[in-house]
Amino acid sequence: MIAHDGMFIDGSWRPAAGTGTIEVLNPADEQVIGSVPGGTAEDVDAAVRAARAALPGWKATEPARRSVCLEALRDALAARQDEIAATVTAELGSPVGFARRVHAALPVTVTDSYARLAASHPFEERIGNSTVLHEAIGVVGAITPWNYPLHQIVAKVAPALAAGCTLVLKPAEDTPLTAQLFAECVAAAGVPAGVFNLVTGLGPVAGQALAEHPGVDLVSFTGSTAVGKKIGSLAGAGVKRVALELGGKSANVILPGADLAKAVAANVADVCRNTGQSCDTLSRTLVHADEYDEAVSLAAAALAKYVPGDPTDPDVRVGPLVNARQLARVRGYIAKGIEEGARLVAGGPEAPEGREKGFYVRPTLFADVTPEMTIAQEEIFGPVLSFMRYADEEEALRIANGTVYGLGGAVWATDESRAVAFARRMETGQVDINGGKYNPLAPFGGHKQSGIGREMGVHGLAEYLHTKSLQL
Ligand code: TXE
Repeated sequence: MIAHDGMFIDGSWRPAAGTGTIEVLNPADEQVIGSVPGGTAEDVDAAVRAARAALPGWKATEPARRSVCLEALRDALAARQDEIAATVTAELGSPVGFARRVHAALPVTVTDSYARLAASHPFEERIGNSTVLHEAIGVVGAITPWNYPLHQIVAKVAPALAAGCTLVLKPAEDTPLTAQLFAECVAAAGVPAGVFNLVTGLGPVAGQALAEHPGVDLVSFTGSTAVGKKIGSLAGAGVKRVALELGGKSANVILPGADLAKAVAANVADVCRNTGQSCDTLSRTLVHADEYDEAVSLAAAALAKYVPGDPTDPDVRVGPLVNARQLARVRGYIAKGIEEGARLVAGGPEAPEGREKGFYVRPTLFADVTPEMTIAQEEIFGPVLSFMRYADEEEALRIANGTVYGLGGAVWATDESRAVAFARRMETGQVDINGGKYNPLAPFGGHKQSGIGREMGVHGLAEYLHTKSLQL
């Protein structure tokens, strides 16, 4: 496993300004697997200067040439997929099968989509007598979380490079090794020096310094709503553009008559995906009162098949949570659910059998959850599913829309048009109809306190562009 002891700035690995380090733990056995430097405001400043110096050249580079660089980056990522999957498994605890299929493979698809967009996007348009230019916004400060360590980076870097922006990345302190591997891929792809820079470090130190830096034009942040609000205020104070991809409390709405077994099985798989650590996890299941008991039994049976285990075992589907803090947090929510009167059907706050070492949690199912309960309102970020009942569609809609969040969602119905009609009334960024099918070009992002801005496809590209009108 690689672990550089410097920062990737201006095309090479340089010593950090300070002497602090951050240890990286394997959440499956709590062993230290590496350490990276803890960046300071000085490192951030050096990285922002490098990004500013590289900006004029990269912004002026023909989009077709930027596309070629992105193709090279895609190929560099594709060539190291096994190593990427192993690194994500080691520092996040993601089951290796999921790490290969999603953590390592999705960034290749996304980088490829931006290589194509860079080549085909109309960066100029005519509106009446005006020529409107869509130009790179400038230097981007990207701050990313640990839950999809590489995807969250690529979801920002690929569109930024396509747009002609330069960047400084501050990745999450739990998963910096994947970020260092990404920097190696950037170097291997021949992206010009200074276009992409990496500063590892703590959020309140390096992250905050990046968000505040006057040389940054756009802060693109993915993480908790609490930190997102801080970043938004800092950006407001500096009149910077900001993109925030925050938490969620997404609802899975099963309309009467839908294929209950299929809808419940998909929901259970979803809440166990990445051990429940996805911002769009379908953590609330809404079922009509007449079908409720059957749905709960189906869910209990389905959940029993998700046994937490060693993430390096290709047959394991649920690994540990990322760190001790998240474990305490998820267990706290489970305890809170019991305390507030939800019915514990499966799981619970204790460690899973034989998994006392490592940050393991039991996949948990609650029934009889009511909308005002804490577990129905707050993001848990673990494999914890809350079943709620509704009497009619209006009540289902009220419950679905009744949180501060609005990120993901799902609707199941025998009649697709009925599901679509319901989805249109949901206050959220995206909805899967009858299971949906992932589309890497569809915009992804939040409504309400789930965020500002979109990632993926042409809408993701637009975040990194500003317009200039020339009146002729
Ligand atoms: O996130 P933080 P945490 C949610 C999820 C989870 C909770 C806490 O509910 O349980 O957040 O996770 C950087 N200035 N999500 O504490 O702290 C930090 O270093 C600048 C949802 O790990 O928000 C990291 O790089 N940066 C989510 C990034 O912010 C700061 C993904 C995210 O960390 C900073 C992760 C500061 N003051 C957690 N403080 C999603 N939307 O997918 C921290 N950071």
